[in-house]
Amino acid sequence: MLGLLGKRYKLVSSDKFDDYMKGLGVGLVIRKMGAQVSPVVELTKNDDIYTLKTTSTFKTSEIKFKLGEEFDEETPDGRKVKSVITLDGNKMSHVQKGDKTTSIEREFTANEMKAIMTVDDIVCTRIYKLQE
Ligand code: DKA
Repeated sequence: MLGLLGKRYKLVSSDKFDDYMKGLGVGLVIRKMGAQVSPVVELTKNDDIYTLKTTSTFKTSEIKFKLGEEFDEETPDGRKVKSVITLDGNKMSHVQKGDKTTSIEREFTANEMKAIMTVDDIVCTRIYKLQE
């Protein structure tokens, strides 16, 4: 993971994201905005605290966490959830518990970051390309 910290990945493709947002109960207006933006994701680490920053023209969010320790998170669409993030090699598992439970599996590689987001039986895949 170390070599990939501080890299920026920008969304290039997105499958079933609208269904995923619907599954989470996100309303039409925010879904439209969510569909339009191509966020840039950056993971950094300071001592044992990780920061995951997601930047877009709709909203910029930043979460800080220690691996395996539950923390309070407010999602870009305003859900308040309890989150736990763990790391296995270059794969980061993020579980958010709220009215709905959802998981976001992010795999970081030298060229891209792939996120698989699941809620109920809906699986959304988003691919982000490394920014030069
Ligand atoms: C991303 O990291 C999107 C994260 C998913 C947030 C759920 C709903 C957001 C609605 C705008 O690319």
